[in-house]
Amino acid sequence: MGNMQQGTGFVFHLDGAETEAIRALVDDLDFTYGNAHFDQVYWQCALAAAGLPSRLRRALLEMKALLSAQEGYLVVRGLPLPPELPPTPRGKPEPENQAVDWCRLLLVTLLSQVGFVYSFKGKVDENYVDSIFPIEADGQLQAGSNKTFLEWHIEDGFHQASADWVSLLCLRGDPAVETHIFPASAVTLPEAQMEQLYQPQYLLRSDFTFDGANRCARQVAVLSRHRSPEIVFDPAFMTSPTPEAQAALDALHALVNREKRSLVLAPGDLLLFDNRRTVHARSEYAPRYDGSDRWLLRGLVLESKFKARDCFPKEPFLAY
Ligand SMILES: O=C(O)CCC(=O)C(=O)O
Ligand SMILES: [Fe+2]
Repeated sequence: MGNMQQGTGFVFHLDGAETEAIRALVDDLDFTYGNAHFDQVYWQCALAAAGLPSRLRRALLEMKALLSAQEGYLVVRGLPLPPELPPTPRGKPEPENQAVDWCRLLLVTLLSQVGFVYSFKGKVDENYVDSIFPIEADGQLQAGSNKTFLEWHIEDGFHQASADWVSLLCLRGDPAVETHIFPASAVTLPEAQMEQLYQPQYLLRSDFTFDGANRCARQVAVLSRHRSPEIVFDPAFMTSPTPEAQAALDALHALVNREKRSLVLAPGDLLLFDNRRTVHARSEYAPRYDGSDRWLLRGLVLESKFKARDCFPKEPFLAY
């Protein structure tokens, strides 16, 4: 379990009554999930979110306001899941399923308290709430569907409209898999190396989640000098212009591997992290590809849609 810091304010346990109240709220939604009408889904979920247990709404807002979860992430445990989920998909596109769409509605309802749920045009999987599960053919790829160590990264760091927050809702767990997190605020390296990381000199290429025609790259600083520092780190897709720049990147890599926070996601757990202020990774593991593998839903969240209005995949956002 690495350095899981129970009790420091970022693990939030729902009690049984809260779990059932959330279940009833999602059961009562009288619309269906769908990517084609996602704008309506989002706003209706946002309205319904007024009925979430107030302790949970407060935890989400406090995380957003940087009033809690000082390390930039929050785990909510005990969310309701449908009584029966289909087998974990083995490839994309995954079969449509009502129980999974119920979970998507749950996730969008929670995320509506934090920001706007969005997706990118040009992604291989343009779903607003996408799915992460192991795919046999991707075993060695640096992608969430692999089985080797998923390297440290922020989500879509190569893109100017990368998410402000990222959420992972666990539908099916695997006790042998750890998700790792590291907050930018805990990066302390010798001054000369910090200076390297502050320079916008690292080239970051897009990963395999973008299709060929939409691959892009941008030059970034790894660290910002803000009081609550921001970070863009993705060593598998980053190149350095000089040996000094690379040495600083390697030192950071060693630091996050050494001092990482780790957690095992169980069904009904939501991990919500600040994608500007933390980096994350996932341990190597042994998927079985038999329908019983680990399965997460992922929602990307923006503080404002305006910075990304040219990047949305489909019609619903044309008003912007
Ligand atoms: O599986 C996890 O815990 C994290 C996955 C992830 O970070 C990703 O797919 O981008
Ligand atoms: Fe990720």
